[in-house]
Formats: sequence, C-alpha cells, structure tokens
Amino acid sequence: MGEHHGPMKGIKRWLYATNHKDIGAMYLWFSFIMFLTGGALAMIIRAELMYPGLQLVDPNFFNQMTTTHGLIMVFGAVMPGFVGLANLMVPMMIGAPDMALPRLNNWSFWILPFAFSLLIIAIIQSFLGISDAPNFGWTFYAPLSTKYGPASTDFFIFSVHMMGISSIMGAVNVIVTIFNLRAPGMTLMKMPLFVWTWLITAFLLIAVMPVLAGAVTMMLTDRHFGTSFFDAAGGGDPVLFQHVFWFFGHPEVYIMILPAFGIVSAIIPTFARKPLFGYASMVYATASIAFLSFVVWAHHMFTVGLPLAGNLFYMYMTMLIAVPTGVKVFNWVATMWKGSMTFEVPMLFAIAFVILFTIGGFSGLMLAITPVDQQYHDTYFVVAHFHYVLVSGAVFSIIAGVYYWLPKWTGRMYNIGLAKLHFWCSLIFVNLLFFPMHFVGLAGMPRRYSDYSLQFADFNWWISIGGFGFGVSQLILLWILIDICFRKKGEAVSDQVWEGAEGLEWTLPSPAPYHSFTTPPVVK
Ligand code: HEM
Ligand SMILES: [Cu+2]
Repeated sequence: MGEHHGPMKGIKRWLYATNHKDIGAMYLWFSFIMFLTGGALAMIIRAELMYPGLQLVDPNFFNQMTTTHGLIMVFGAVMPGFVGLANLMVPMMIGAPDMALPRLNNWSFWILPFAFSLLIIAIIQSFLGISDAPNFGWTFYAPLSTKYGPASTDFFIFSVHMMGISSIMGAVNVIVTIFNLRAPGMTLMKMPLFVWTWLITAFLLIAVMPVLAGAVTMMLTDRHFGTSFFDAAGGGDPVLFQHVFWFFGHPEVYIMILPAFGIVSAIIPTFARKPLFGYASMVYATASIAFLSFVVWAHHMFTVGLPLAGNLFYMYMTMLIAVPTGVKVFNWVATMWKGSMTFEVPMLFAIAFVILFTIGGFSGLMLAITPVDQQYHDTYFVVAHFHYVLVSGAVFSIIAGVYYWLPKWTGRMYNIGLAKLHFWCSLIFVNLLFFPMHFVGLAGMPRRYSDYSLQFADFNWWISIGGFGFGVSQLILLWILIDICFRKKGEAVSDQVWEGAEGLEWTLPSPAPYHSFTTPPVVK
C-alpha cells in the first residue's frame, strides 16, 4: 500500500484519528472510563442506602449523585459503548475500508470528552464543597431544573447540546456508511443484524436528539431570558416539559437497546452453530419497535393527570411493544433450540442477556398497566425495571460484544478463566443488586430518596452488598483489558477465532488490517 497509509505516530494518531478502528477503540475506552466513574457515584448512593437514616451524605448531595450517575451512565457509558462497537464493526461487517465520513467521525468522538468534563468538573466542585452539581434527576424535570437548578445547570445544558451534536454526527455517519459502502452483492436483507439494528438506531438518534436539544434550549431561555415555556406563572406549563422530554426519552431507551439486539443476534448463532432463526422477522420486529417507541412517551406520565382516553391509548400502545419484542426473544430461543451449543464467554453474557432482559420486559409490561402504575410510579420497582433492561440488558450486551470481537481487534485471546470469573460474579451480583428492588418498590419505597422507612432495611442491606459486589467485579474486566491491550498478553488467534462464526469480519486477518477491506469482497 501507499507510503502514507499507516497510522500516524504518537499522540497525533489519536487526536487526528480518522480510522474507524482507532476511533472505535477510543469510544470504547471512553465508555469504560465513564462506566467506572458512574459506577463510583453509584457506590456512594448504595453506601448511603445500606442502612436507614443518614450516615454519609446530605440529601442535596445524594440528589447530585443520583443525577450525575444517571447522566453519565446513559450518555457517557451506554451510548458511546454502542457507538464504539458500530465504528469498529460496521465497516468490517459490510466489507468497507472505513466509515464513509472519517473526519466527521473524529469530531463526533472528540466532542465527548469536553462535554463530559463540564459535568465532571461540577461533580468535583461539589465534592470540594465549592458548588452544587446538577441535582434534579437525569430527567431534569422543570421547574426543578429551571427555577431551582444550581449554577452548574447552565454547563449541564451546554454539555447536553454537545452530546447531541456528537450523536447526530455519529448517526449521519452510520447511515451514510451503510447506504453507500456495502460490498457488491450485499443487499439490505443480507446485512448482519447488528448493521440493521444500528441503521434503525441511527434514524432514532436523528429524530430525537434535536427534541432533547429543544428541551434544554427552552430551559436555558426560561432560566435566563425571561421566557416561561415551563412556568405556569407566565402562561407556560411544566407538563409540557415532560411531554418534550419523554418524546425524546422513550425512543432514547430504545437507542440503548436496539444495538444490543444486534450484538446478541450475532453471538447466539455462532455458539449455537445454527443460522439465526427468522432473520426477516428480526428486521421487521426491530423496525416496529422503533416505530412504536415514538407513540408511547406518555407512559412515563400516567400520574400527571392526562385525560383518561390518553392514558388508555398510551397503555395499549406500550403493551403492543411487547409483541415485536416477544418475536425477538422467541427467535433467539429458537436459534438455540437443538443447536450444538457451547458456552464461551460471549455466549454466557448473551444468554444472560436474553433471560434478564426478558425479566425487564415483563416488569415493563406491569408498569404499562395504567391503573397499577399509580402504585409503582416513582418507586424502586421502576428502578428495578430499567436497571434490568439497561445493566443486564444494554451493558451485558456491550460486554458480550467486546468479548466476542476483542480477539479480532487485537489478534490475541484474552484470559478466559478470568473472563468466566467476571461473568459469574457479574451475574450473581447484578441479580442481588436489582432483584430485591422489585419487592421494596412494590412495598412502596420511593426512588431518589436518601433515607427510607425501617421496614426496607434488610432488603437494602443486601441490595448494597450486590452493588459493591457488582462494582468490584468490573475491575476484573479492567484487568483483562489492560492485560490484552497494553501488556500484550494472550495467545494468537486464527482469522475465524470462533468455530461457528460467520460474516465478513471473520474473513479478515486477526488483528484486522488498518484499512479493513481495501478491495471489496463479493457477497453471493
Ligand atoms: C416491553 C418493553 C418495555 C415496556 C412495556 C416498558 C415500560 C415502561 C414504563 C411504563 C415505564 C414508566 C414507569 C414509571 O415511571 O412509572 C418505564 C420506565 C423506564 N423504562 Fe421501560 N419499558 C420497556 C422496555 C424498556 C427498555 C428496552 C429500556 C431500556 C433499554 C427501558 C428503560 C426504561 C427507563 C430508563 C425507565 C425509567 C425512566 C425514568 O423515569 O427515569 N424500558 N418503562
Ligand atoms: Cu418509555
């Protein structure tokens, strides 16, 4: 190849990065650092909640921890984690040399560290007792965030704008890449499901990130420029905030799960040694879920006093999502049915995903029932629900994807014993952490409180033990990654890596070459 076609040297390689694998790697490391940072904040929450009464922090600081934990996990850990996997895998899966818009890609990534430094500086200042970090919950409801938000709210608004810009640019890149750079013969209905789920996710991102930007812009003008979008005193309406927020917020939760469906749909066929059951129905199910995600936002607002007919509409629409979701779960199980299954680490995480995500789906169905949501709303039951879908769902799938493709990226196999230890510890502790939350929630323990009534004491002690255990378990993953990425440990692997793996990425050498496919492969 040409002389200047290798990576640049030193720091420039990363600052000026345009290569999809370099950028993907940076996204994944960024995501992991945010995961550990958000996790540290969660440990503070669980330490305070280990016993009833106030021990460690005051309620205002507690609120800052729940807020920044949620924001960092959603926007800093889960979303960039999936974007990292998209950057690394989409070009390899469609037979392309790189993403279509590599310089845009550089911007998409480098905006993020700046966006998150604004939040993290606010947290550090709060630790030092200088000022408050955002303290109104990750959903930043007005008028809490407009009238009563601390000074750092303005930095939070700027930060959200930057994250949005980054996401939109990333999404444009994914769409353009998939539409333009597919290898000859790869029709849309031959694309791997991970590519499909990311294509649909990218459209969701472009549709709803501007809505989020609108919400924070209205907040900004309400705070400083005399408007009153969300202020009843000036003719505005705080419920409008919730409508705008959840019109973004509900599709957002699908942004955080559709790529997970794609990852699991890649892993299960490999280790079941059978083609994915019902490929076409998987594509249509993904598209239906994406469509339905736009018409259910008010299921987050059953208790604000919408008209009865409205509540009923959102109840039925929400329950309808269980149908395509059920199709997916059925197809994953049918793929495993009578397959020659083996239980390598990615498969363990993928199977755990299917089971635990299904539990999260069922609690979602329970929440969707309008009259009973009156009881569950804003309790730990909701916390249990979304942590099952987001931690044992989205996070487990990212980890599964990393264990699945890491040998392809590095050319070496990680420490399998440690990886299995990581899996079993994560599995046990994640359930100890989140399962009892269903019960304290049904019994009425409210979310986002720094104290609770005595009857919840025993469960909360176990929940905290689960939390610390889960947190410490992730250090095993940190060690595995340092070992293989920086200490260059591990045995060399073949191109195929996994016996049953299929797809273009496995036809490339391991580690994959700098410009993945320099001549497009032909897909029959
Ligand atoms: C069959 C699928 C699902 C159904 C029926 C469902 C239903 C619901 C309902 C009704 C609520 C509102 C509960 C309340 O505030 O009282 C809720 C909250 C939530 N769901 Fe789901 N859900 C589903 C899947 C998912 C998925 C896939 C994710 C993310 C990957 C997710 C993440 C969340 C989050 C983050 C919240 C809480 C938002 C907040 O108040 O902070 N859900 N879900
Ligand atoms: Cu929702």
